[in-house]
Amino acid sequence: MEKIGIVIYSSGGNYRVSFDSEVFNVKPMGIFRKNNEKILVGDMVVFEVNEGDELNVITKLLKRSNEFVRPNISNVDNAIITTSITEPKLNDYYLDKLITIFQMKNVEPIILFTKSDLGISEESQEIINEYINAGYKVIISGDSLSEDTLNQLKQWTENKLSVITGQTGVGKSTFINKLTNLNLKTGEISKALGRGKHTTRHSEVFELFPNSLVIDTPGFSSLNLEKRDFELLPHNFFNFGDLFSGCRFNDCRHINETGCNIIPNSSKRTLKNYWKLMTKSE
Ligand SMILES: Nc1nc2c(ncn2[C@@H]2O[C@H](COP(=O)(O)OP(=O)(O)OP(=O)(O)O)[C@@H](O)[C@H]2O)c(=O)[nH]1
Ligand SMILES: [Mg+2]
Ligand SMILES: [Zn+2]
Repeated sequence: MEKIGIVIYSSGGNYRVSFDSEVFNVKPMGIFRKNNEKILVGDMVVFEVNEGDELNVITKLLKRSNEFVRPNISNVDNAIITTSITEPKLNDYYLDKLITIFQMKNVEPIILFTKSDLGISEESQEIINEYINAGYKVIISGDSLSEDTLNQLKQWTENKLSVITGQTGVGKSTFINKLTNLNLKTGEISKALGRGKHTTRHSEVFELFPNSLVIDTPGFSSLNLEKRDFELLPHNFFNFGDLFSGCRFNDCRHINETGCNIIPNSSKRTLKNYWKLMTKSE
């Protein structure tokens, strides 16, 4: 019998596909290897379920909506971009960079601020408000999550594949543990930061809520802007796309152009991060 499912695990040529909350061990048909076509975690595939001892076989790969290299995953709908408010210090440049890159890949950002229980400075609160006011989906997490926040997250991730990402030690695995009984390994932050290594080493797909899949990643080591992305950056950075219609020129770079709608409507902090990202590339 043929089914369509999502690949939730891949290691050493072994694959698992989930269909209707049931997990199947599968193997790609020989033709995939012949064509040098790799099956990725996140892929939607057609597979043949066999009776008895015979292995279930992936017969067809459906078109991907997007694809990432490290980790090698596909079809990502949401990126839960995790930033701690303190320890490590709120890194808004990194956050703006990830928001921009994911928006370019048609992935919806959900911004998760962690460690609110350690206190929120006025400066941090101002930064957080800026993301909320720009219309982003924002979750604030500390000791506990409010019922409203939980429902919001459920709604945002339902029937979607979300990936959780952010720098080491910000509390990605801790957050997943809070919502599930997965008990993922978490790190001592001082050690983790000292070594610059992630506690989480592999990409794995978990059920965050019923019908909501999440991939805990060791972060994206290859999330960088490519050359052609820089041409699109003036439109895609943070919320610049929403403000862009008021720009005087089609090719405005929002640096010192008279009549630019973005410079007067953006905070100094945002513009600084934008310029930093723009000039890193050149
Ligand atoms: N006070 C406080 N500590 C937290 C919170 N979230 C995480 N931590 C602590 O921060 C440290 C790092 O948490 P992890 O969940 O391992 O971080 P991670 O983002 O998964 O890190 P990597 O797997 O290395 O990428 C642990 O000591 C956690 O206990 C929080 O909301 N409040
Ligand atoms: Mg982790
Ligand atoms: Zn402009």
